[in-house]
Parts: sequence; structure tokens; C-alpha cells
Amino acid sequence: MAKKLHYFNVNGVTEAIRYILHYTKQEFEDIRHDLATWPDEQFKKALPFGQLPIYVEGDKVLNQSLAITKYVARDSDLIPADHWQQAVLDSTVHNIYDFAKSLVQYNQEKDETKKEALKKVIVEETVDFYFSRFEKHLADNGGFFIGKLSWAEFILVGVIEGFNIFLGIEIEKNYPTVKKLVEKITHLPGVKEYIASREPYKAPQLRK
Ligand SMILES: N[C@@H](CCC(=O)N[C@@H](CS)C(=O)NCC(=O)O)C(=O)O
Repeated sequence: MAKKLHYFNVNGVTEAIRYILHYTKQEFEDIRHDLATWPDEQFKKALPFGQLPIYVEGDKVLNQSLAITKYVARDSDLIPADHWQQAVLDSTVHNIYDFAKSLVQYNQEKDETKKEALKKVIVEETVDFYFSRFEKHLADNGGFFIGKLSWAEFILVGVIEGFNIFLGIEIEKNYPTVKKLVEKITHLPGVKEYIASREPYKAPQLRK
């Protein structure tokens, strides 16, 4: 059945989905909407909650990036059979998304002075609060959240890439296990070729 992923031409909350689809060799149409012309009001109105990403399979439509990421990983060993491990990963991806809220807040802020202040807090406080914990969780488990590759590592790397692009930083540089993980994910078969083929991302112009 034809699979389509709709998002913008940035990584954000959707790159993990793209990575997993490429890593697990699933064919899909990678439809990228232009942020400069967004919103196309008619298209937006037809979306379940007015936002992207959406994932389409035949006549079925799914929104919410975490649900989509987990769904596209379902038939692979990126989702463990063990229920406790599944719960640990669910908890982990929500921790990662709690961190990601700070970038959403930054992107939504229109006042340049306030935006700079938000960036300072992210760089000087928020990153270390979360990444000291992610680093320890990974280091304690052989470089992965549950001792082997799962969908949660893809989520973490996608979110790191989004922060790095929007804020012009390199989050992973002070966290050696996280840094190794970024290298590992971006060199996985399928992912590596996809990255080589995609245009380099740059922070898009957001609506004023
Ligand atoms: N919780 C949703 C959030 C989706 C979301 O915030 N989408 C943003 C882009 S990252 C969007 O569509 N923005 C355009 C708009 O709201 O008009 C998810 O994780 O999928």
C-alpha cells in the first residue's frame, strides 16, 4: 500500500520517521511542504489537527510524530517484545519531547530580545539538565537506552539535529556517548545514503 509522509523541508520532529523508513527499507513518498508558502489554508483545514507531520497509508491518516515513528518501527526489532522495555522507551521519548518543548517556545517567540534570552536559557541550563541524564542513561546501557538499538535513539538524534540547526549549536559535543550515538545512527545503512542524498538543512524563515 502506498505510504506518504507529509512534513516541511526541515528535520524537526519528522527526521526520525524518515530515518526509520529508510533504515527498515520501506518505500514511501517524502512529501515536503514549503514553509514559505505555508499555510495552504485548504490543505491545513483537511489535516486532523491542522499540523504536520501526517503519515498516510492508503485512505488512512495518522498524525502525531511519536505515534507515527512507533508505527513505522512496528515490524522491526526497533520495538522490543518486552513490555517493561517498551515502557522505558515510551518514557524516554516523552523525556526527549519535554526537552524539545524549549525549541518550540523559542521558535514561537517573535520578540528578538526575548528570543535571545530563551536561547541563553536553553544553551546554559536546559541542554545540560536533559543531556546529563540522557548521557548517563545511554552510557549505563552500552550506548543505547535499553542495551540495543531502538526507535528512541532515532527520536533523540532527530531532536538533536533540529536544535543544532535552529540554534546554530552542537549539543552532542559535551556528551561523548550521545555524540557516538549521533554518529552511529547517521551511518546506519539506509540512513547514511539518505543523508548523502538530501539537501543540507538550514533553519527556515519562520512566519513573523
Ligand atoms: N505534537 C505534534 C506537533 C506537530 C507540530 O507542532 N507541527 C508543526 C511543525 S513541527 C506545524 O505543523 N506547524 C505549522 C502550523 O501549526 O501551522 C507532533 O509531534 O506531531
